[in-house]
Amino acid sequence: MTEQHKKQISKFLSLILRHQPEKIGLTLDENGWATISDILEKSKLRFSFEELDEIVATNDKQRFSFNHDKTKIRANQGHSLKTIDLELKPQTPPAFLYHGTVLKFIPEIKLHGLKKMSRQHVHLSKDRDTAIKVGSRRGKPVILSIRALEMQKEGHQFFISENGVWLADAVPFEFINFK
Ligand code: HQG
Repeated sequence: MTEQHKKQISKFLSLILRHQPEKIGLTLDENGWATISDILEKSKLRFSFEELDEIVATNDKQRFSFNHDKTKIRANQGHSLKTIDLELKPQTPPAFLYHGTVLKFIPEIKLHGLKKMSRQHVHLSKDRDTAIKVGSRRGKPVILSIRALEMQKEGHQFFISENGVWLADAVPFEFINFK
């Protein structure tokens, strides 16, 4: 399988497993799982189980997981569907977590903190380099550091996804270092 083909299928999987399963008449259960045979049957993009297996194993961000017997698949994070419960357990974060964004959002973030916007959570990274990649999707990255441990001690919950992305409901502006 070419890298381009893999990327195309990965993007398609993100679309149907995070945002619009109805696009191909797929249903997700309450924990975000879809039946693999259903996907292979309903998808207009043709691919085999073996190809799917390779995509899940080699995905650059480990975006997807299989269940124990590889009959189901789900996205590890990034959903905009509001009803998906990924069964994440609260975790103690490191002292600092990072968020990559762009300059045009800074005035709003200074006023209202980080909001989850169209997703289920605010996404945070454990290192600056990852945050730079996230911010670079939108232009010249601006990296915010979040005083995560202090925030948790003040009663805010943090979660970590299967693929190591830190998640929070919101980040109030007082826990953000803008410099
Ligand atoms: C910004 C990709 C105005 C926020 C990435 C961001 C990540 C505000 C944008 C994952 C704001 C939301 C998530 C506020 C936040 N006012 N703008 N109060 N609060 N924003 O895409 O973190 O490839 O929903 O800074 O690598 O950019 O999809 O979040 O710029 O891990 O797996 O609003 O998506 O992963 O954008 O990216 P997003 P994100 P995948």
